[in-house]
Amino acid sequence: MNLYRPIYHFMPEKNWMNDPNGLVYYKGEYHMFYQYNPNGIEWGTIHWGHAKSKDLIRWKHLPIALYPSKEKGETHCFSGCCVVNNEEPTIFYTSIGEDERNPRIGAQQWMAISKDNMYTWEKYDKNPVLSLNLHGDMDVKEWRDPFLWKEGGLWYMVLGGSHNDKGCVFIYKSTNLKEWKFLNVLDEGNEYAWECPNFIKLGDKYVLIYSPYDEVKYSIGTINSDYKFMVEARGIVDNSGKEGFYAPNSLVDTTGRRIMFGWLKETARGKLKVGEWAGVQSVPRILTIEDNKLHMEPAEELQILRKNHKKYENIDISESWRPEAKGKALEIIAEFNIDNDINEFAIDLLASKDNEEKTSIVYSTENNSLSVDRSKSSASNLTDKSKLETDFSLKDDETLKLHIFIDHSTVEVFINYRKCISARVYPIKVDSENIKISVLKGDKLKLKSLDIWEMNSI
Ligand code: DQQ
Repeated sequence: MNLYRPIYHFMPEKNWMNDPNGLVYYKGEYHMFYQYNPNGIEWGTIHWGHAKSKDLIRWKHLPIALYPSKEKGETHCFSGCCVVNNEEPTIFYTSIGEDERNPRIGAQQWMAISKDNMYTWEKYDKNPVLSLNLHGDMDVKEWRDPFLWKEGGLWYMVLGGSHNDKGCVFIYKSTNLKEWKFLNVLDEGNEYAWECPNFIKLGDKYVLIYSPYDEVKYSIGTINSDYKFMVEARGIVDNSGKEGFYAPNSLVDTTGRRIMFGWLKETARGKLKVGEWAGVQSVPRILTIEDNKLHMEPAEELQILRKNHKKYENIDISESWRPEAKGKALEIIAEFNIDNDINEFAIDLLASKDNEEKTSIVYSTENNSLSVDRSKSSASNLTDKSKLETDFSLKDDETLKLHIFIDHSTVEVFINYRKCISARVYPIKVDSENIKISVLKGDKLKLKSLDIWEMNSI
């Protein structure tokens, strides 16, 4: 088995993958498309890969959905979405070419339709459907990544980009998916550009999720009659630095759940050779709003992968403690009673017997922070050793609950389901599979419960 390749996360068999695209639930199956380079393990010649799943977890690979139309000057099929229009699955994506059709100043939005249950796709003969001239003399650049939804009988679309050198999201509407009217700049910020917007309704609020060449952010609010987003709260979707979780995409299924996947980048491996693949999709997350903040839980379907459960309860740790459970592909739920006896502690995962390699999740009540320390994650000096961190404070009488998924080179931590950190780590030792919990500062750590499951491969 490859030491680094995840076994229960979605990946193509080989080559490069980046953003999840066109997530949609259609005729009882989840469909995932993704940015894919069939020609190598670096970004380039971007196609749309395609897979489907009945349970959100176990995927069946399908033929490539979109190829660049070289005869029309197209070199890449950038990110986008898939909607079902009168039973007809319809993809919107950003078409990129050479020279004047470059992503900075020459992007176009194209459409493709499937008439055979999403097996093959035909590009619309009147592409582009949307061009930059829709915006009159506005200074629009880096225009891309359509995301559509239907509301009140009309289609709406958001696109990312920049306007007057500020990252932003543009909003449009249409009655028929073919003619579009530009409505407004929905929201903007100081970043270079915003990519991959998802504008979704959760309860009675809208949430905008966008990827600003940095950690993925969200804003929560309402929309006014001028199609401006009236933002009430802003936050970070995943404190993974700019090289962890990126370009997430989402869908709603028939149960009404909003389900999100994000791309777990490979940048942290540096020049370490891991195999003929690059890029992993995160575990699926279910999104809701709580206290005007984004609440994210792993999809319960992940439980179908669980095996060999070990449970530990009410353990007081004064120095350190090791559960006997171990592995490189695990789900862990750890709950702690945090009081004045503890100031800082660490959970070491993917730890070698000699302790030379370990990835430490450190919680500090002094700094109100939770971090993933990668300084010893890999004995290889080629990999990124940086620490990923978020501020985190418990509410009164709240326990600290860490829900963790590790899968060889991926670590995803849900912190009381209101913060997340996703990290890539590349331990090079076969025995880097142990767990240890240690008090770093303080007298005693009260572990309320610890559940550990080994995970089956998909
Ligand atoms: N990746 C795509 C773009 C998108 C970026 C190109 C985000 O459409 O903006 O592969 O990772």
